[in-house]
Amino acid sequence: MINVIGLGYIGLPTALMFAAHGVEVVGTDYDADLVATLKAGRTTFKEDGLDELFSSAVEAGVVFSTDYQRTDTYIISVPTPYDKDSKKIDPSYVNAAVERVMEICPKGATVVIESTVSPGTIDRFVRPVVKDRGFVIGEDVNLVHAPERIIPGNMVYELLHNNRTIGADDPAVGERVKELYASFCQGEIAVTDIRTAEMTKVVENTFRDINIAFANELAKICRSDGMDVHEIIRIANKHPRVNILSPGPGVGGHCISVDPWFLVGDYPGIARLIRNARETNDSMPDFVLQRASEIMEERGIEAISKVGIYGLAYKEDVDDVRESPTLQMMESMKRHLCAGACKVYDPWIETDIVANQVHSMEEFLEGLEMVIVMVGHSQLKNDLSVLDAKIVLDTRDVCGDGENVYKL
Ligand code: SAJ
Repeated sequence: MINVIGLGYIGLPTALMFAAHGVEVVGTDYDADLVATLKAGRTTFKEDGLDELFSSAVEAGVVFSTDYQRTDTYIISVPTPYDKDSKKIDPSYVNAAVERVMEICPKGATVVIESTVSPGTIDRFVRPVVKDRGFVIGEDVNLVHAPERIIPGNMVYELLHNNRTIGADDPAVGERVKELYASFCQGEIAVTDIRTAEMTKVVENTFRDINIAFANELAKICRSDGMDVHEIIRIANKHPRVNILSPGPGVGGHCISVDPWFLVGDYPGIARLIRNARETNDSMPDFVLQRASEIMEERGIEAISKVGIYGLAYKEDVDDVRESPTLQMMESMKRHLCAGACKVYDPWIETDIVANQVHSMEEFLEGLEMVIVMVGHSQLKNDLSVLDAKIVLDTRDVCGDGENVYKL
């Protein structure tokens, strides 16, 4: 039996995947409402294939609980918030989970940390928690880091098919955990040490952040000289060794916009490219605002209330708003005292998150002259004609061309 601790975006699909592949699973979360929802047969977020996976796991006997279980393998997928000022990780949820496990686990249990942690976190914070309880690592308990790699929007597919990394002190323990994950994972599973696994995970997200920053910087360069960045990237990408990503309104989500800061925080004198990339991506919401005001001026739109914002999620076809570029842009607008003036709509976000948020496209478009498209959800891409009568600032290059469509 395994006990998966934390049933959020990573823990839930992971618990379900193990269960659906014949592993006996108890999924634990301290949030009683979340556990009640799962017990009532409903998933807690939208993701392709998640409901089907949920049904298979329930059929296979997955159990949800607010209590930790005594078992020999724990998988910890709790949040790892970071402090925006110090750029350091807050390991308190991981530590609390490990402490709780120590209270009940049998001798020799294996604790697998899936949560993303900054390189060195397990040495600096987790090992002391274990040692303080009088446990000998490697005898009383084994520590493993198996960072998740799945992309929101395609999680179920990627959980099955992505390659994985397992970091363990003892290669034999690493091999055992590899075998466990191989119950469902069809990708290659590399076994290494914990520090390397921590670093590798953060490096992967930093690689993507830097590449997005390059696209965003190109967008700014091209805008300054009236060139079409999208056309340039399309053509450049025909080169066999060029693969430029897409410029956009900024980088959101709890991963790519966060993890590179760990490297900047730990290696401030060295991680200069990484810091620059982060700052470039963080500057994009303001760049969108500036672009919107240029267009308003060009088109004679005087009232900000005539401009609406489409998209609150951090990217297309997800219901996650963490670090979303729209929220960052609205923070900026607050400083200009106009945040509440624009209507905001996102078909994926049902709860009210910001002022002036509406819940249907009709209500959103009513009375607007201009729409800033912050997210290219499929609902919009499948019916672009709804924007026909509007001036559009298309930050995602999803609205086609036309005299009323402006790009970054
Ligand atoms: N974005 C762009 N241009 C692009 C690609 C993305 O502006 O060309 C933006 C997105 O709109 C979004 C942000 O970047 O705001 C991040 O989106 P994403 O789809 O690139 O990545 P995430 O954050 O959803 O998931 C990433 C993935 N990491 C990598 O691809 C290296 C995923 O595999 C990780 O598991 C996940 O982070 C994580 O949890 O760490």
